[in-house]
Amino acid sequence: MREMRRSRGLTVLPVLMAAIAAAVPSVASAQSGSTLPKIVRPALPAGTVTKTYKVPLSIKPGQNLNLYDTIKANQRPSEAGWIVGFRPDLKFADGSTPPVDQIHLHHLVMLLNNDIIVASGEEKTHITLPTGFGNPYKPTDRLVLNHMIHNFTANPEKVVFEYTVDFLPASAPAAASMMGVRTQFVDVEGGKAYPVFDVKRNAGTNGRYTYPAQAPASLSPRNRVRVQRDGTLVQTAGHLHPGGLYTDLFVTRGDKTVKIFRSNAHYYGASKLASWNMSMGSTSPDWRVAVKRNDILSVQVTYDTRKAAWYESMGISPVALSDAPAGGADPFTNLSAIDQTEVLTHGELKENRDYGGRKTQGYADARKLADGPTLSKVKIKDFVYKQGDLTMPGKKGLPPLVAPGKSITFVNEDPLREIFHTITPCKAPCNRSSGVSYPLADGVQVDSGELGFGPIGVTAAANRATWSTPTYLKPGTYSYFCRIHPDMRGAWRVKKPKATQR
Ligand SMILES: [Cu+2]
Repeated sequence: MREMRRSRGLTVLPVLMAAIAAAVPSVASAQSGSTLPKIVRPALPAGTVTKTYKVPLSIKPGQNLNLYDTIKANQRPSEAGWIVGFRPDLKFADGSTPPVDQIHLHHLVMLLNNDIIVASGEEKTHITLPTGFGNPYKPTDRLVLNHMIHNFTANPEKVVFEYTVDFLPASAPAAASMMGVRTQFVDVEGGKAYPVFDVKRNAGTNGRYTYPAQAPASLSPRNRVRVQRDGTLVQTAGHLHPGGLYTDLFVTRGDKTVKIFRSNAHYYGASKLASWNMSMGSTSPDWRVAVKRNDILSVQVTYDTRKAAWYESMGISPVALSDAPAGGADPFTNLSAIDQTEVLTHGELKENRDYGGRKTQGYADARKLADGPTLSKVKIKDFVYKQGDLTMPGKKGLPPLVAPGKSITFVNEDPLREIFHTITPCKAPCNRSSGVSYPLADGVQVDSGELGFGPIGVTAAANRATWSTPTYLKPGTYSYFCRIHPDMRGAWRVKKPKATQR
């Protein structure tokens, strides 16, 4: 395979990945060791119609951009009514589902008149509101899809965002008794259009890091949202990224704070903690929490930090909130009346099963390679690290040398507004196949950020084209990968010059 990549260059990436995907053995579908919550779907009101809408999207090679698209009239319900269920999906144009290690739905958010009605990611949590609740909808409402679809490959791709809506037309008799909800976004990085933070390896205590509780005190908490008027919370489910364990939703009134729901990440299969192969726990259909004006909703998220660092992580707990009197219990006087049972909205998704980490001939073990040239600069172009790329034959593939106390500067020379690359150390030799949980950021704990440019706060771009290795590194061979294009692997070497060599 190494030969193939060498001769055809980077366009072969998807071929390689498809070959790997085809070789994946079927993975046991049950979560080993513990019992999963039940899958529960609330009953749909009489007269509800279910329809799937398709939004074609073109994505560029290697894209990892946070974009907004207005939903057109033929891509949404054409009459007034109530959205009571919502199931997001991503397909290729031929209707097949892209494996998550090729095309990855980083996140999608559907905005109805600037209010979020659903926020999801690769775990594709389904929304079915408790029976009797719905999002009021008019065809004249502004409907916008915010999506970040990550193309791991070097090919342009056509994909289709498919969303299935359970819709109760306003003309149906059941519509007369519907109670409206709006979704309150409660997020650990609230107020940011790209709400992410980094989880460092071994951060926190006993291998668990809770954000923002354990964040440096200088970070101002952005995870708090004030309730605007008295109402009832009727549903929530967490969203987090691989490595995440759970989100906790709290309500604060005066000087009292209580936890009203924990949404656990339920990982499937063998590769726990490190993959998108999970379902998030949702509230059960009878969960109701009475809130008052000026209560504060807040969310915290906990990640496992023993295995790796988790860059650009999320922690979100969108809450469906109704102004209608809906029988919620007061969490401060009657917490035990609030049902804490977790339910799932769907089971395992087969597109999330390719963990990677299998033996492959595609990459060199840089520790066994001879020294490359001493360099102060390494360019990244056409998805290749120009010196020390583990897929490159001959001299170009040898790890560039740097003396202790000196740096190598990496420079992204691909189109800086479209193709972002990282230098993310992974434990040597870092030469196995790519998948949803390989490689991991388990090498020396530094990271370049995403080298590229974009609007501040809205994209993942670091708004730099360069990154320099730290000067404190001890002699050794450092392997790394690109978090955006994990098939990109490389190494550099810190080498003490022998006195006799000069
Ligand atoms: Cu890259």
